[in-house]
Amino acid sequence: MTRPILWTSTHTSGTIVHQMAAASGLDIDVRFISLRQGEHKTADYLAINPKGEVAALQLPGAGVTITEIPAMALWLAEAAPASGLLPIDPLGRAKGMEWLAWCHFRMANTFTLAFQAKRLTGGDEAAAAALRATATTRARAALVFAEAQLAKQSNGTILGTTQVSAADIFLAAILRFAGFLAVPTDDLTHLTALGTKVAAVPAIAAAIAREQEIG
Ligand SMILES: N[C@@H](CCC(=O)N[C@@H](CS)C(=O)NCC(=O)O)C(=O)O
Repeated sequence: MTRPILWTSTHTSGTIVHQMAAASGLDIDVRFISLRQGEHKTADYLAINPKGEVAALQLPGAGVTITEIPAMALWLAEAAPASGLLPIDPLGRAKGMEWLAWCHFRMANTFTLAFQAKRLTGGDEAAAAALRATATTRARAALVFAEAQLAKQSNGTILGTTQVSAADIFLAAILRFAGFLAVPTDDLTHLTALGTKVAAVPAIAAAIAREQEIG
């Protein structure tokens, strides 16, 4: 193994890292595994990522694998400083990490609650419906907050950078998640424009097309 391997699965949170890896311009071997077929629970995969989740960034050399989206984003940004995944200046970098952490926490404490409601309530459909409703309200509130912050920034990006950053990629994904929950987003014009901007970055467009092709 001479180059990093990104283990991911199409149309999952791994898509976020796939897009960040594409935006980095680094030579990364992107490998898709099927969660439906349980490929993330095989002994071979668990040896790479004992959490049994995607995404995972397996580095060549020392047998190290990085997991968790903000950590993978940081590694990619460090390895590809000109990519703009994170600003170079310490303050900009900290703000970039702040937004990555915000998106990551929202993913766990809002969107996952809706996506996995039945699993989280042990199969209780009434409780799951209540959880989904709460999560949907929380999702809308999170998006309204992000919209207001984005409106204050220049360049239509969450850090005010000219390049699309890892935080922008994560925020655009949060907006897509909201679409799956049928959260109204028509009035969120800055976020919608950000989603369009992110998807138009040629390397990210290619990553999106690749996932659509695989299915
Ligand atoms: N905190 C992790 C979340 C990873 C995660 O939950 N991945 C999901 C796909 S969206 C997964 O692999 N699920 C498989 C399972 O839990 O069995 C991250 O930041 O990457």
